[in-house]
Amino acid sequence: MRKNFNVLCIVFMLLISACNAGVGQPVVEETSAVVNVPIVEQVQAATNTPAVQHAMIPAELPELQSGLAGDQDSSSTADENRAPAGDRFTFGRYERPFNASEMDVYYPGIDIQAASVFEDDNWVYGTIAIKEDAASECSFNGRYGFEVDWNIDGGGDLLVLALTPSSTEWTTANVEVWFDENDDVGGALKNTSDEATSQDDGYESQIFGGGIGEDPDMAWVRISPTDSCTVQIALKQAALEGNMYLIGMWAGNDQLDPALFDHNDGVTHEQAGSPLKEFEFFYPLKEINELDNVCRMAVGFQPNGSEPGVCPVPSAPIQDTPPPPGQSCPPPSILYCSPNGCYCLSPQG
Ligand SMILES: [Ca+2]
Ligand SMILES: [Ca+2]
Ligand SMILES: [Ca+2]
Ligand SMILES: [Ca+2]
Repeated sequence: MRKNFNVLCIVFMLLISACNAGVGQPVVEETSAVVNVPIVEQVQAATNTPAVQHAMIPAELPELQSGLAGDQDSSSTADENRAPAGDRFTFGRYERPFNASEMDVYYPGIDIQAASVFEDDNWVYGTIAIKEDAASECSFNGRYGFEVDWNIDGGGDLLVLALTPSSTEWTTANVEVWFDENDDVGGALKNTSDEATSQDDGYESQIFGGGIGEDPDMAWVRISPTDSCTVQIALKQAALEGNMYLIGMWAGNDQLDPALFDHNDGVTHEQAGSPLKEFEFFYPLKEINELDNVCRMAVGFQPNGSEPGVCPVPSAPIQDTPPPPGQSCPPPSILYCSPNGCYCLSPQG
């Protein structure tokens, strides 16, 4: 509570200083990369519209990704009120783009199809591709983001969240960055469910919100200008500790809440439910629902597959064959790409 109060105070002081600084001439935010040239972004506020001065705005993503991970397409089994695979509550892997209980509402807008990570000198970019709806359109009507685990212990350290992104131009509006200052995300057993449900406070410290924070340029979002089903989220490299980390993408509705991490420590498997009918003791979804995530990709180092939560790593010699160019993998195998190439791999567990 004290922290929340402090954060509120900081936000309030920043609002006041922004007003006093006289930066009240809103200018439409530009998408081109303009480094060190102040640009003013109008920020929605309840009582007034103070403006945020930006010095750095992300530009185009690099051509080559640092990692890519496919994810299950739950539309394939939605009419059977179940997910096809890819959900292991115990290991913090979710494939739950459905409502609780009946599981008769499927949410294509939070069903991750693939995720990738890119890096340049200034930014790390996480991208999330979702499923198109019945009208063949993609609607980002949920929450989207990524977790960064920079000491590679399985417990997330930073969470970036973008709420209902709608613009193809980079914006900080509705983008939040949360920090786990007291390092309790993951509980006693990092990356797996704790034996007893814990009272962890998850990501309790908000360090950025809509351009307000110590660094007004810390995090941005846009819908890809060339792919209306992909959202791109940029985080300043300076917000990270070190240049080796695990990054994992998320999509969800209300359950994608900073305070609920790790979801599998706050409730039991019985309470959470399962989207898989083969887990008959746990099916259907209960308290943990309308949520999807992807295995974590390694950035800045070559993973050996033992890192907590990491995506499958092809064993050597590689027996899984890469898909033909331009083709995806036959279900239930999933496409994974690392600096060693792209492969169709059976989902883990
Ligand atoms: Ca998933
Ligand atoms: Ca999915
Ligand atoms: Ca845990
Ligand atoms: Ca915490």
